[in-house]
Parts: sequence; structure tokens; C-alpha cells
Amino acid sequence: MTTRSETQSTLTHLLTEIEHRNPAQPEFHQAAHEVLETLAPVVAARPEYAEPGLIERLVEPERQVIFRVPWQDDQGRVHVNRGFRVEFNSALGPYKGGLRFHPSVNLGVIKFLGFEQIFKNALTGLGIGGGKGGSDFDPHGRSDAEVMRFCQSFMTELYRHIGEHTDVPAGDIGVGGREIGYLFGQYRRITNRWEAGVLTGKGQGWGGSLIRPEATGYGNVLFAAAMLRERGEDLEGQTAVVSGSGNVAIYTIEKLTALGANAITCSDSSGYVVDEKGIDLDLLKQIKEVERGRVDAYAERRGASAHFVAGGSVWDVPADLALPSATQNELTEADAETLIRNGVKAVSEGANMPTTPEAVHLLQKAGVAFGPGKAANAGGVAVSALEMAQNHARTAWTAQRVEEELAAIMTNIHTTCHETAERYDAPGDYVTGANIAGFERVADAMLAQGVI
Ligand code: NDP
Ligand code: 2IT
Repeated sequence: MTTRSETQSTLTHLLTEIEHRNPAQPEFHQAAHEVLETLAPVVAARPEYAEPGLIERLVEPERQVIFRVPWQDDQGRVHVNRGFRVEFNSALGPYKGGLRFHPSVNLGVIKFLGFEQIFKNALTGLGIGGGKGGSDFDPHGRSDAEVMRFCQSFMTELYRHIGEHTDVPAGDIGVGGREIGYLFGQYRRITNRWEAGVLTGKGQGWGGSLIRPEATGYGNVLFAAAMLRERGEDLEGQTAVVSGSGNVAIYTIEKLTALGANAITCSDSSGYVVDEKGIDLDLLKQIKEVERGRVDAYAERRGASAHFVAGGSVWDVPADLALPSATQNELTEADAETLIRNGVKAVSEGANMPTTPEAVHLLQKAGVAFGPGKAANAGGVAVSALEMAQNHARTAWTAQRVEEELAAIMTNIHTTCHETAERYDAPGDYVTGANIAGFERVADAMLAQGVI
């Protein structure tokens, strides 16, 4: 029987190796640290997990594809972007995870997202492995026709790697319903197959699931509510700061409002908006989803209750709850200090890895309930898996049914994380609970399936 400290030193050695073998991938290193630093108790307690090569296999993607994406803009100029698909782990099902189109995308970013996705997907309890993809293409300011040509070129290469039983992409930053439509159209044209289950987040008239657009944000609010319930509180009357103004942020605000909280902020890369009366979602959706504009337009049109702050940090706004819903490392140690000073009770991650490790540490030390993304934002991929189930059965569930399933999945994830943390002497530590519970499910499947 190895002790926890012996196991910890083996894991620390492995982390050093990961850094050497994957140079210039700081986000991937960060994600690997965050998981491996919490696994010592379970690896020490269950000798089968200490089997040589198990964790080494887990941190090495099964397959990584990088390809050229040439496309022409409206003036006929040729651009060359880089496309990625990292198929990280398929022990539990076909690779599953979104596509991100953002200029900051590189292999390390896609690997961090794919690694997180393995554990997140395991936590849903559904049959989906982990993967992620995307491109350094920047959709901002591009016409619909340019976005369409880019998506067609991207799929002309990607199609050979995906399939309903192989790898099922969906949306992420910069990829929403419009992009999924263009990607699906090109896949269908190339393969001459109506294979609905090859992509999720499709339009509702052609195989998309009701509640998929809402699922990540709704799920995160349900997770935050479950954390509050553990402390004898609920969402009613709580003030919430939300970052971002895309898919996740919008439906986070919608659910917060529906459950009686007051969501007073949103943001984008230009700055943030504070609206003391609560964000007016019709206006925000009009600006972001229809006009594809910037958040300052919200403050201009909303009137006296709202103001725009250029740059700055949305976490400076005092609130009971914080729900980061934009991007990685957007909530720093200094932000955590401010939130704690302002009396924040819970931080629940809608985005992937938005809170830096130092900030997580501070929040947990201060007794703030902290919901890590791989648990709190799993509602999106969970409803993607429900979309796959509907596609497979050639049926469409009602919104009510999907929402009930989503609520049950989020409650179950919360309970699993909570109980796992207690079992491993870390009560209230959802980071440890989520990592260990996700790890156990994937590791058991990998062990059963042999050294592959
Ligand atoms: P969207 O593209 O719909 O929205 C992203 C939002 O975040 C925009 O407001 C964008 O502002 C802002 N943002 C992005 N990058 C930056 C940056 N570097 N600095 C400041 N603001 C930034 O994406 P989603 O809402 O889908 O995704 C948001 C987060 O949620 C991501 O971390 C994603 O991985 C995660 N997530 C998404 C899921 C989904 O189902 N879509 C599921 C689970 C997690 P701007 O337009 O100015 O760039
Ligand atoms: O980070 C995520 O979980 C997503 N972007 C959603 C993935 C999916 O396949 O629905």
C-alpha cells in the first residue's frame, strides 16, 4: 500500500514530465496540475489506479489532428488558418466536445479544453468520451458569407475524422447555431449522409434538441443553487455578477432571473456593463445574437440604470454570487481578493477554467462555495448527449422533458462531487470531488479495456 505522500510525489514527477513533453502549452499544464494535484487520495486508496501507465495514458491524447484551413474573404483575398481536433479519450464513448473559433486558439488551449472535457463528460454519467477542436479563425467582423466559407473549408478536412460513433463536435466560443448549420451542411454534402448525430447544437427544425442553447447556463445556475442549498440558502434575492455576453452568459442570466436572483452585469472583450435593475435580456439578446454588436451598445440603449466600463474587471462589482462565463483565467487572485472583500458567497464556473489556481485557492480558503467548470458547466455537453440520443431514436423530446433531465443530471453531479469530496476527507471541496469522481469513472473503463 503506497501512502498519499508517496503517491503525491509520483504525480508531481509526472507533472514535471508533462511540462517537458508538451512545451509551450501553459493552459494544458495548468489543467493537468489542477486534476493531478487532487488525485493522490484516490490513487493511494485504490492500488489498481497506481498501475504503471494508467495516468500516463490519461494525459496523452489518443489522437491529435492539425490541418490547414484556407478560405477567401469577400474581397477575394486568401487567408490561411489552422484547424485542430484533439481526440483525447474514448473509454466512455465517442469523443465529445465543442469547437472554438478564436484568435487565441492553439494546440495547448485545445488540449486543456479536451482534457477537462474527459472528466466533465464522465461526471454527466452519460456515454461520451472527451475531445475538443477549433481554429485560430476570428469570426468578429466577418460577414455571414465569410463565416460560411470558413466553416465549409474547416469541415472539408474535419469530416474524415468525425462521425456519430467516432467523434461528435459542438459549439464553444465563436461557434453557435450559425456555424453548426454551415458545418453540418458541408458534412452532409461531402458524405452524402443524413447523419444527425455527428454534430450537436443543431437548429431545432433539423435535429437540434430543445434546451441545448440554454443548457450550459441553466445547468450552471442549478449547480450554484445546489451549492447554496448545502449552506441553507437559495437564489432568491441574491445579487449576481456574470461575465461574458455569449451563449453561456445569456442563459445564465436568464435562469438566475427566473429563480429570483438579480443578475446585474455582463461583459465582452471591450469591457463590462452594470445594470442595477438587472440585465434586460431581450435587449442583450438583440445586441449580441441578432446584431452581433458590443456590450457598450447595451448601456447606451438601456437608459439610466446601466453604465458601461471600458476595460476593467467585472469582478470589482459587489455581489453575492459570481458566475464567470467568458474564458479561461479571467478571474485572477486580485479579483478573488476583491470578491471576498465584497462578501461573495459562491463562485460557479460557466466557462472552462476561468479562475486561476491562485484565485481558487483563496476562494476556498475564505470559505466561498466554489463550483469548478467541469462540474458546474457540464449541463451543455449533457444536453448534447441527450441530443445524440434523440437523433439516434429519430425523435424529439419536449422542452419540459429535456429540462427535467438536465435538472436531474445537475443534481446528480452536485451530489456526486459533494459525496466524493467527503469520502476523501475534503468536505465542501468540489474541485477534489469533481476530479476524483470523474477520474474514477474514466479510469475504471480504461483499466477494463486494457492497455490501448
Ligand atoms: P460565446 O462565443 O457565445 O461567448 C463568449 C463570450 O466571452 C463573449 O462575450 C466574448 O466576448 C467573451 N470572451 C471570449 N474570449 C474573451 C477574452 N479573451 N477576453 C474577454 N472576453 C472574452 O462562447 P460561449 O458562451 O459558448 O463560451 C463561454 C465559455 O463557456 C467558454 O469558456 C466555453 O469554453 C465555456 N463553455 C461553453 C459551453 C457551450 O455549450 N457553449 C459549454 C461549457 C462551457 P468577445 O465577443 O468580445 O470576444
Ligand atoms: O465546454 C463544453 O462542454 C462545450 N463547449 C460543449 C461541448 C458539447 O459537446 O456540447
